[in-house]
Amino acid sequence: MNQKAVSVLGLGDMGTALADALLAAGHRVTVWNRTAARAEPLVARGASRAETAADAIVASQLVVICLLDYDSVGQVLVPHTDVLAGRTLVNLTNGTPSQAREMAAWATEHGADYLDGGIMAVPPMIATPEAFVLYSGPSGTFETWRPVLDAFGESHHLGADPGLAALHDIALLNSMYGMFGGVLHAYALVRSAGGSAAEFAPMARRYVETMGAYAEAMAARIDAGDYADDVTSNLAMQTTAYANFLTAAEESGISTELITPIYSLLQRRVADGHGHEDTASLVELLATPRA
Ligand code: FVH
Repeated sequence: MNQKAVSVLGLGDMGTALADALLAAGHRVTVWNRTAARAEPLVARGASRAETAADAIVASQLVVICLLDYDSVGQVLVPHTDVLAGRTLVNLTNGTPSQAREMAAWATEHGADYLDGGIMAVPPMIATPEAFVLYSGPSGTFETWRPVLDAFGESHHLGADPGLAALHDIALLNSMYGMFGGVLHAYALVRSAGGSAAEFAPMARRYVETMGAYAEAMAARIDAGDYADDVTSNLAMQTTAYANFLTAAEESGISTELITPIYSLLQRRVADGHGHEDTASLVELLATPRA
């Protein structure tokens, strides 16, 4: 693969992992971080340190940005609009779809190509088969830089709308936090009876992985708007059982904060006459699909 010059702005845990992946792939990497000392380990591994963000932008046609949030991206880039023309900015900072769209418009105004991205991995997973990264923005820009971006993990281009990567990133993170919330509640319950989280963990993982496979069947029901056919676990039954979850938590002295929202949805859906339907039908309480 052709060696490319790539700059990385932001050397937190994730930016450092990204810069390391680029070095491992043989690219010429220039790094910059607000706290300059964080660049030192990367310099020892072969990166060049830029004194300023502007120097880093000038050093490479491809500039990867991975900062805390969009406010910090603005603080870093806005003073350097004069050096952006002709560069491709790949912003892997977490943000909202509207922030991504605004940043894309701003970059275009200043003559830069722009891809927004969402990293679906934690730093130790970068450059391993488990990592994947979502991108959105012009497909030509993505295809040009894909061979370099593939160093981070499997690259997925979601479309020209720059907000799509952030939207899907947040959707996937919501799935993860829902799962973590359930598992944390389960650990609290087990611990309240003197059990060990570590002993319970293999069973939790097995059950979560097995039930995770239901995501696709659920999606098919949601896309078809059909929640009543072939139902094996109807909502009325689930609502009755769920009341026991709340009672068990209260009796065990553990917080119900993580589990009450689902109970509210179940109760509302059953009260609305949908007790014979499948779990997937709860989505109707959350959103009206765009026409
Ligand atoms: N780490 C993770 O698990 C997740 C995985 C998925 C993607 N996220 C997002 O990646 C962005 C960066 O996350 P990070 O893990 O690198 O975060 P930190 O280690 O806390 O580093 C933050 C960097 O941002 C710099 N920074 C913060 N504020 C400013 C500012 N006003 N001006 C310039 N730089 C700023 C900070 O610099 P310093 O404190 O070292 O000087 C770090 O370089 C993030 O969007 C995640 O949501 C990570």
